[in-house]
Amino acid sequence: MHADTLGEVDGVELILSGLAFDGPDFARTPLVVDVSGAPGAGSSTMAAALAARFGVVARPVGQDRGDGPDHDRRLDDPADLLIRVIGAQARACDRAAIRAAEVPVVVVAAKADTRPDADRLAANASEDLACPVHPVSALPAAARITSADVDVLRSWAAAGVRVPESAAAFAAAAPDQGSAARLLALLGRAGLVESLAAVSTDPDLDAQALAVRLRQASGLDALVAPIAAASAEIARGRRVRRLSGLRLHAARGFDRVAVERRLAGERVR
Ligand SMILES: Nc1nc2c(ncn2[C@@H]2O[C@H](COP(=O)(O)OP(=O)(O)OP(=O)(O)O)[C@@H](O)[C@H]2O)c(=O)[nH]1
Ligand SMILES: [Mg+2]
Repeated sequence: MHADTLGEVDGVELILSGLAFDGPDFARTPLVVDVSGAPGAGSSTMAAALAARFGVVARPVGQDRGDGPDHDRRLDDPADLLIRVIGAQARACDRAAIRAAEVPVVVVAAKADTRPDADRLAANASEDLACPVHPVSALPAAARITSADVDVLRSWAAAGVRVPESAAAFAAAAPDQGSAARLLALLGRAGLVESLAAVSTDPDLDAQALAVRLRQASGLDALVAPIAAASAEIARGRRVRRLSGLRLHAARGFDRVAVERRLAGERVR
């Protein structure tokens, strides 16, 4: 995990170790990110990877909010940022979600590892949406790999096990079907191929080093730059929401004098 400071914006510091906001009013509140996408686009996996990698609060937000554990967005706890997860190309629902967002949006083309032409597709989507689109392989990026997994991978590499195109063919060909299914679900096919190659070429590679290698290849860390670039807008959004909360408080008559004195000392930049 990094501990880099990404810079101070309006007295609010954005720190990469947990992309936390630091400042007089925020008391190191972590960044709150909503992650939305069409059903099955990969929002939950992306949210898990963002939380695991950066320590942010990442909430998968479904198309239809309010049903099920994935859809528990608290409307009184607004997000700082929206990560919009698209697939091979942008769809009408993606355009609508980006247009409707009230917070900065970073667009991510998920499951990049499943598309050999992921970079080209993301570039096309970027042109289409007129905003940057970042290809990310969230599944292998945040996979929790154990030393037992590395032992299995090493034994397969030594036995010359190859990963066929189809998962079913692999399950049939693998020496241990349980491990084959588990590692495929953990890493995805491309992540598995990459991991087998990595343990074959580096006899000292341990689970942690393998995880770092997969993460570095995943595109996840490339999201830091656009998030940092949005930090001034994020800070401003927090300030606006806080002030409107204070105004509401004053309008309702609670601590009116104290709140109005506080409002007089504040301004929205
Ligand atoms: N290979 C690969 N598979 C992925 C990746 N991200 C997600 N998946 C797989 O795609 C499937 C759907 O992923 P989810 O993250 O559950 O997608 P979702 O958009 O939250 O789906 P719903 O909540 O059901 O709408 C799962 O089987 C994931 O393991 C990725 O980066 N690479
Ligand atoms: Mg989901």
